[in-house]
Amino acid sequence: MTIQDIYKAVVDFDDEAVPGLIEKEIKAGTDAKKILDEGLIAAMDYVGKLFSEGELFVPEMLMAATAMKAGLNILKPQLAKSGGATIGVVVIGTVKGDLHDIGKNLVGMMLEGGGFEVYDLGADVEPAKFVAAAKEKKANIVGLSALLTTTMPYMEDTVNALKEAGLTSKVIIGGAPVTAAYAEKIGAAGYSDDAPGAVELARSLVK
Ligand code: B1M
Repeated sequence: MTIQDIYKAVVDFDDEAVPGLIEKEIKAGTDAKKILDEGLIAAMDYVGKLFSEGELFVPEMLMAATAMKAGLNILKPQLAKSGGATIGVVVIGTVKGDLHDIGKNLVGMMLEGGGFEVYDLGADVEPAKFVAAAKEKKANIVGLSALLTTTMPYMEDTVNALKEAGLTSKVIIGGAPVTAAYAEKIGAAGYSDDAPGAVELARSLVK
């Protein structure tokens, strides 16, 4: 039994096998951070690559993310003990007035799989709620999702509310109608058109 088995179980969407394999690896004395990096994060990076290349689709990404999450639940207490578990804190949500949360959930799960500590505020989130959570969690990154052209302006309101509160969290945005030009226009730190891209973007912003 090796970390490769954990990697393979995530890539095979086997959410039932992953927790047991991680428990065994912990018992064998393997460092939790090594299991996270080489088992879970490496597998999600690979799944993300296949998605970007059009080899996998949203349902498969969600299944891989579910397997990753099942493993992360087992690993989290160990990671907390060893410290330095996360590479950054992300507060994420779908903006005010918008109930679409499938893409946002996927982005949140991929970010978690990518090594971030993620606080998901859900959908229909007021700018003030993003501000309060970013302050409380000391977020490095605030992630905003919008699927409606009518709710996109709340992204700008949220960027402004964070600035007015004096917070330095970097804002990343995404969702079907959103563009890089829009991100630049409203003063967001970046935009991604998919979940793996959001992980890459977030990693580049916390370096
Ligand atoms: Co709605 N809806 N919907 N809908 N819906 C769209 C978005 C729409 C394009 C359909 C259409 O008309 N062709 C249209 C918007 C038109 C527009 O504004 N231009 C639309 C509409 C009009 C509406 C209602 C107004 C309909 C009505 O009631 N008259 C209504 C609005 C409700 C509201 O929000 N207030 C509504 C309602 C709904 C449902 C509730 C029925 C349901 C949502 C269920 C849910 O999310 N829990 C729904 C759905 C499912 C859709 C479609 C069909 C699919 C959206 C989806 O989940 N895609 C959608 C049409 C479409 O997109 N084909 C549509 C899959 C998901 C994985 O992709 O969310 O794009 P996506 O996320 C991607 C990327 O965008 C990116 O990464 C994700 C993964 O790769 N991404 C980010 C997303 N967030 C990111 C954040 C990042 C980075 C990347 O950084 C933080």
